[in-house]
Amino acid sequence: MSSPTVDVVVVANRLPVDLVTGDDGEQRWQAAPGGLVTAVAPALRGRRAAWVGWPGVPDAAPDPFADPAIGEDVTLHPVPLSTDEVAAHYEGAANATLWPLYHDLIAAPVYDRDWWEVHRRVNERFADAAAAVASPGATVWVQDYQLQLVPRMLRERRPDLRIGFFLHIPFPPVELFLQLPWRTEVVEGLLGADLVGFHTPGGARNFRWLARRLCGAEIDDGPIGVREAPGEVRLAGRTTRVGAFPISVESATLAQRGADPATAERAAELRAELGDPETVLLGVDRLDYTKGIGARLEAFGELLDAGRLDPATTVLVQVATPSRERVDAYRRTRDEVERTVGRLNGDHADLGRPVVHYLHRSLPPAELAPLYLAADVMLVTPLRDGMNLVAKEYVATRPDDSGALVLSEFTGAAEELSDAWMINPYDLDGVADAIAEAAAAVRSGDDGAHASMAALRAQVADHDVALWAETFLAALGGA
Ligand code: ADQ
Repeated sequence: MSSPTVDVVVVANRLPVDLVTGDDGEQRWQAAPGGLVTAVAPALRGRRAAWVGWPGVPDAAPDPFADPAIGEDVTLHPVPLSTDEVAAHYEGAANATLWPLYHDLIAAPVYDRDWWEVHRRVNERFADAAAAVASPGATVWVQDYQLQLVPRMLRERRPDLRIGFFLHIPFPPVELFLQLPWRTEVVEGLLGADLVGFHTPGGARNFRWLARRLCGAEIDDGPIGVREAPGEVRLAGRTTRVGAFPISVESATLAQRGADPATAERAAELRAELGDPETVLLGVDRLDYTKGIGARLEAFGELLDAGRLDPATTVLVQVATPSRERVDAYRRTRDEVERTVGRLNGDHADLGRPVVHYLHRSLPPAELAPLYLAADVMLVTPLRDGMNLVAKEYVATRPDDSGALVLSEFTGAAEELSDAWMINPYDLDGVADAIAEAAAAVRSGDDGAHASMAALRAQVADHDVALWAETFLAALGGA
C-alpha cells in the first residue's frame, strides 16, 4: 500500500500499537504503552499522516495499515527488525551504549563496533521507510535516541523534506559525550534536521558546542530560550536550529480524572486496603537504574531505622513497570530493588502489614489516577531523567492543593517544577530529610505546602503536552 499524500510523518522506534500474541495464539494489535503516543498522536489528528516504527516483535513485517485507536488518517508503516537486529541495535547500541552514556554513566556504556554497524543499518532502514512515504515538502518528525542518524540519512535521500528531531532523554555533558567512538557521526546525523529539540536549554547548549568542536560548524553563542529563541548551527550552507521544548502531560484530561468522584472513592478504598495509614508515600517508574528507586528505598529505610517515620502509620507503595529485562544492568537493578524491599519489610513490617508494597507491573491510567490521589508524598528521585512525566502526572491529577512532590534536581522536570521538595538523590541524608519534612508538612496541612502544590498545579495546567507539540511544530514550520 502506498500513501500518495502524507503531510506529516512521525518516525519512532516503536509504532503506536504493538503486535501481541493472545492466549489463543492469534496475533493482534494493541495500543502501545508509554507517553509518546499521547504526546504525538494528537498533533496528527485531522492531518494526512504516517507513523513509521518497529512493531515491537522480531521478524514481523506486516503491511501498512490504520488502527482505529490512533485514527483512520494515520497510516502505520511497520519497519521489520530481525532477532539479531533487536539484540544488536535495540538492546545493544540503543540501550547498553547510548542510554547509559546519555544518563551520566550510571551504568557503564558498552562500545561495541558490531552493534554500531547494525545500529547504522537499522537507522538506514527507518530513513528509507520515511523517504518512501513522505509527500514532496512534507514534515518529518524523528523521535529519540535510537534514531539519531536518521535526519542526515533522510536529508540525503529527500532534500525537499522539513525534518525535525526531538530527544526524549537528557543530552549529556560534553566531556561524557566525547567518549562515544561514533560521536561525530551522531552529531552529523542530528545536523541533518532543520530543528533539533531537547527538554532543556542545557542539552541544546551542549549539542551546539559539540557541533562546533566535532564538525567545525559555525554557531551563535546567545542564550537558548524555552519554547522560543532556538540557537543556530550553520554547516555547509545549511542552518540547523536547536532549542528547548519541555514535554508535558495531558493536564486537562488528568485533572478531570482526578476530580471524578469515582477516582476519589477508589483512592479511599486503596488507603483502606493499605491499612488506613497516616502517610502514604508513592513511587511509579519503569524499573530502570536511572530512576533512583534504590535511593528512595534506602532513605525510607533510614527514616524507619531512626524512628523518624513510624512503620505503624506510614507505607510506601512502589509500582515498577518491567523494562528491558534482557539487558544485564536491568536484571541487576531489579534484583537490588527486590532485595531492599525484602529487607525493609523483614526489618519493619508486621504480619499482614508490609511497610513497602511493591508491584512489578504496569497499571492502566485509570488505576494510576486513584493511586496518585491516595499518595500524600510522591517520590520522584531519578539519578538522571530527561523530563519525568510521573512528576507532572501526579501534580496534574491532584484535585486540590494537598500532597507533596519530592523531586530530584537531576530531572528535566526540576527546571519547571521548582516549587517541589528538591533533592539530590546521591545525598541520602538530604533525601531522607525531604521525605520526612514533606510528610510532616502534608500531615499538618502546612500553608507553605499548600502554596507549593498550588504553584506546581498551575505550572502543569498552563504547560501541557499539546503546547509541547504545537511549539515544536511551529518552530519547525518557521525553520
Ligand atoms: P520514561 O523513562 O519512560 O520516558 P517517564 O517520563 O516517567 O519516563 O514516563 C513514563 C510513563 O510511563 C508515564 O506516563 C508513567 O505514567 C508511565 N508509567 C511508569 N510506570 C508505570 C507503571 N508501573 N504503570 C503504569 N504506567 C507507568 C522517557 C524519558 C523521560 C521523558 C519521557 C518523555 O526517559 O525522561 O520524560 O521519555 O519524553
